[in-house]
Amino acid sequence: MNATEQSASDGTDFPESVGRRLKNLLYGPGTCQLMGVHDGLSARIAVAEGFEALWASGLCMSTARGVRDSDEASWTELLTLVGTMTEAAPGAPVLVDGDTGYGNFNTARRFAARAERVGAAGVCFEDKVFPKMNSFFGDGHQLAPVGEFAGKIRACKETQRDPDFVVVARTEALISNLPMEEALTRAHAYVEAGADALFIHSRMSTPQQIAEFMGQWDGSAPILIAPTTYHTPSLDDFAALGIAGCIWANHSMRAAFSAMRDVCQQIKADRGIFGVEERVAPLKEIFGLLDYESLEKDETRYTQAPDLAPVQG
Ligand code: SPV
Ligand code: MG
Repeated sequence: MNATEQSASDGTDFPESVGRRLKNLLYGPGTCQLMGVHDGLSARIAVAEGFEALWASGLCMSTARGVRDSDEASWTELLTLVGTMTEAAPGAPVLVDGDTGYGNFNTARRFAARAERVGAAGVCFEDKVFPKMNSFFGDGHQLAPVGEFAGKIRACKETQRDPDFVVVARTEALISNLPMEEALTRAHAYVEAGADALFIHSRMSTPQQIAEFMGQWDGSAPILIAPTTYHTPSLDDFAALGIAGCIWANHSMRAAFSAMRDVCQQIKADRGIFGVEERVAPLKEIFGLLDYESLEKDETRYTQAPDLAPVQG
């Protein structure tokens, strides 16, 4: 990484902040992919595998903390985790799942400001009421009044420091079984309030609702989706619908969940680790990803170099 990339990663320096990078992806041609992550390691793995942007998933961060995705983790805890991502994967645009904004316009804008300060590229708020419940659990998800949620979005847009910091509005109208017209009305109100992009969420097993929404959307803002339940279409299928960004929201965490469970089961059953060695990542691979080698070089440079020029001043 060069110095420009390094300084741009905190979202405050130009020529290109992480906010700008995310905006370019959302407003550019095609459909970008945001990989769901939950900590520094998952962020680093996603970037190493070529993902251009990251989704700091509320579900996954909560799960990694061992708590439920119902605002049980505090927002400062979650933003500390986001800081581990921006530090581990500098320069990668991170869109932070800010749930409902943890209260009113004021807590939402405080959340957004802190997210920007820890190096995020943007935040996404959803129009449910606090405390929210994960969209795939239970029924009766209650929505905030349109005007109240639009005010949250506006407050965040008027607080951001980097003009390219991205504020995404997410409507849960379809999750709440409200008609398509309600989803469209809300989407328009949020874009009017300044949202840079709109996240339309559906929990159907097919992309039918999303296709219907896109058929009526006027294109006034780019559209993001998280096709967790309608998981059969490819990125190209979503591109054909005009989707700007696909969030693969929780697959890294779910893969880790199964792998951790399976290895625990096997070691317990075998009363030894002989059966799992082939299935776990070699330490060498972990050392490689986290660049232990450069630390070794620095060790030599800083501890065994008596000829280093004295520091001035
Ligand atoms: C998350 O990843 O926390 C989301 C997306 O909000 S979902 O869980 O699919 O609702
Ligand atoms: Mg969430």
